[in-house]
Amino acid sequence: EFGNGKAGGGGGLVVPEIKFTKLFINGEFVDAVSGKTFETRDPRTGDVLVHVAEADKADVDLAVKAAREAFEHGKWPRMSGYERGRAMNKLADLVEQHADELAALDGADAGKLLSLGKIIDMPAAAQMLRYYAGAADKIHGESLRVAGKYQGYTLKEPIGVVGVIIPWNFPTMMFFLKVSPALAAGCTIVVKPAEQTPLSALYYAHLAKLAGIPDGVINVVPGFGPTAGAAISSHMDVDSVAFTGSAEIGRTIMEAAARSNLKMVSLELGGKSPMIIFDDADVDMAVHLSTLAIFFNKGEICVAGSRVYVQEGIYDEFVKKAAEAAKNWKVGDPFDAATNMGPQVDKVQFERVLKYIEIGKNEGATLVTGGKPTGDKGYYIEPTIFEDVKEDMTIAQEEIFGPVMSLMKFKTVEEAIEKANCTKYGLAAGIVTKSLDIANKVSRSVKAGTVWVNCYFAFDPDAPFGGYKMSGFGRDQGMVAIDKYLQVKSVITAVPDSPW
Ligand code: TXE
Repeated sequence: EFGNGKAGGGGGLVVPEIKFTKLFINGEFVDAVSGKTFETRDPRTGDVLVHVAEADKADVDLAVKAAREAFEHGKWPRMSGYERGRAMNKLADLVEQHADELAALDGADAGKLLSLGKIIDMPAAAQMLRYYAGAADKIHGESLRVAGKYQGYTLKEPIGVVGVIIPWNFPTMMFFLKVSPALAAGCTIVVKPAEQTPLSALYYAHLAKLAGIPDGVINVVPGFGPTAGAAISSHMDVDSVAFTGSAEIGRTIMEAAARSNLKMVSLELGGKSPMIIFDDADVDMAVHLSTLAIFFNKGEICVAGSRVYVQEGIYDEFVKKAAEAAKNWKVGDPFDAATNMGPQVDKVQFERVLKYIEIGKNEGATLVTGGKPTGDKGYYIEPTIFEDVKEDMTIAQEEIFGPVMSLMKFKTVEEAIEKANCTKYGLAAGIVTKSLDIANKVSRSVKAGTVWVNCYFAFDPDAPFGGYKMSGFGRDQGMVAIDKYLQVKSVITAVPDSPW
């Protein structure tokens, strides 16, 4: 339906038509100042999908200039929250109307399942926009109790020009997680999508224009991290940068912010989230949740349940059933409705995951199932499970970002808590138990920004999302996320004739 037959690997693959490949600055699609382009590849084949204009510092400067102009003199920060919300709702409608085409773009660019893109990513993006559209006319300050003959109140003002730097694993959700609250707050925005997945972000820029969002409010500058990304994080005229990606680059971005204009930073970084399964759990449900937690989106998800702790009473049964479940995860073309798991996003990630599998074997973990690439081309890897994993092994500590589960056994609740907390990360945790007391105790003890009890990946725009420890700081989602895009100003007025 979407194929134009111009790109991709052939061999019966559906390749979407790609309409937007230039930078989007001040409401126009433009070439890069340098005239350079870069390749984005189809992970199903490794072939070039299309060439996209490559932003560098000069382009980021132009985008920031447009965003600054739109912020200081444009309508967007000055219109009522209600009017901003109406434009955002219109954008949400357009995302839904183009859901099939957008899911296909993310499918070919990121190897994501077309079927889930249509029913999860795109509707969730629209929902995120509508959640914050509804918030746009409810942003207000407080009246203050100021001692003496004064009165005081706070004003909440948009923070200004926001830089958004996002990864490739959820190209659509990442875009709207940051852009929606920033729009509601009245900010103007420069987005750098990941170099692996620039296509849907450019499409959203086009839709934003159709929705009536003024020129300069959303700018999209695809390019590489050390050039375009660094130009944003070190820019003297960007007021805040919202980042999702690796802990290593999170650190680089904070350093760049510190060395430039001390812009505000929020970071959503990696994870090594534990899934803790107690003896009283329904084993089939536990197997379902924990395989979903690690194999969904091919393990390319920051909250992947990559460490699975199973209490000793049900451990053997769990391992047997989890191995069967893993074998039943169908790996293949993400455009095929029967597929459960597509290819890793690119060659770098594919090789990185395989390297971790080798390290796991070398460090003495036992491979239960999987462990190999699959298919004759593209970046496909078998759903993989290791057991006999020890806390100090590399595969129990480092984020693999692939379909690799590390299984460990525990005896007591206290031991489970201690082991669950034994990484530098703290993004999410899963608990499977019928005991309310265990669920409550572990929920309160685990150092993680999100805890899922008898469920996993239960996201909602109203549930704040972010990390403890080296998983970062600041929250996406929820009303609290709007604060990242706001300044709070205290206004104190003398009241000389105050009667009290
Ligand atoms: O991430 P990077 P990569 C983890 C995951 C994965 C690993 C590496 O473990 O295997 O990170 O992935 C931009 N200044 N996560 O290399 O480099 C880059 O262009 C400014 C977890 O893809 O952090 C992209 O837009 N920006 C994660 C974004 O940062 C820079 C999602 C993320 O890329 C930059 C992705 C620089 N110097 C990876 N260098 C999650 N938390 O969900 C790169 N970038």
